[in-house]
Amino acid sequence: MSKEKIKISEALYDIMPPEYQDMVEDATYGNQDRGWKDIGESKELIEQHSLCAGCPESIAFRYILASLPAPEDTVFVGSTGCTSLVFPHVAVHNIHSLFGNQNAVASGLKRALKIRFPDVEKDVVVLAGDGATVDIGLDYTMQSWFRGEKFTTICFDNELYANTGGQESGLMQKGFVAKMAPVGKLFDKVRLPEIARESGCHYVACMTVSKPNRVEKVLKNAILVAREFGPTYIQLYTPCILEIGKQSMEGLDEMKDSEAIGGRFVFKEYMTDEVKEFLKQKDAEEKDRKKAAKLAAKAAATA
Ligand SMILES: Cc1ncc(C[n+]2csc(CCOP(=O)(O)OP(=O)(O)O)c2C)c(N)n1
Ligand code: SF4
Ligand SMILES: [Mg+2]
Repeated sequence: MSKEKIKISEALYDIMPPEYQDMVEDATYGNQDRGWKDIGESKELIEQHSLCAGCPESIAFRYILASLPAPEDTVFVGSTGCTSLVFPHVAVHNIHSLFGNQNAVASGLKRALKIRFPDVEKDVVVLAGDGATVDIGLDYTMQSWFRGEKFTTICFDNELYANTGGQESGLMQKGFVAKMAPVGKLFDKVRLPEIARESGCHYVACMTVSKPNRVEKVLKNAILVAREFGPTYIQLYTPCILEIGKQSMEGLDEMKDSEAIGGRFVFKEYMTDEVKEFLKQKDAEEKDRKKAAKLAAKAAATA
């Protein structure tokens, strides 16, 4: 990893906006230890967003962007919905696909990047709402898993079509009444994490974003596993506070309650045995790297 890719040419430095200069100077690009704790320190993430005040999707975005293992070599593929309102503000490459097509676009992109940059690991990450992932894009989502495409799919599950005013989605819970779905959902929430597992995903996690450490770990796992093995899937409950009638400060409590024991979004993680071994190995390597870095810093301080 390096900052080389976001360096400003000396000749152009003066005319670049101060925000861009700050981003280049303070970016955590190239820092192996980057993570959610960098939020507030670095300008490379999202400075502003155009979601509703307090929308859990905004904090989910921040944690994810802060935790990418290699942001300069990552391309997001988004889809229409509230999530797509954030992409214009982020300093990571991204593509806006036609609603529902995101996993098909990501498949082509990942393969093309592999051919174009055979010696660089380019991470492709799909990030879309439940309507895009589960309803209108379900075929593309599943076909990419069947084919074993090597990228991560993240679904921001707010249990409805928020951006178009609150229509029913397959991930909506049974009985829920939304503004544009007055009859109430007639069947249970589709179990996409289970479908992902059965469709060939090597790593699957389902949770809220109330615990940033966990979001960071899961995202890193999913991306590392996608590089080596094949498709990975993360489903994050990011409730639409507007639709469930919560205030801007109440989204976090809603997520915490839902992730508590007995809640609807208790943390679930699935991985194959091969992946379990692989992640164990990666964790051990990471521990050794950090230990060596600590010793080197100590030695330098006493020299
Ligand atoms: C091809 C196409 N079909 C339908 C739409 C209309 N549309 C825009 S956003 C959206 C729903 C998005 O829901 P979801 O994916 O759950 O994202 P959210 O807004 O809830 O984050 C729909 C149906 C569209 N823009 N393009
Ligand atoms: S409509 Fe709902 S999901 Fe969309 S930005 Fe507002 S609170 Fe968030
Ligand atoms: Mg939605």
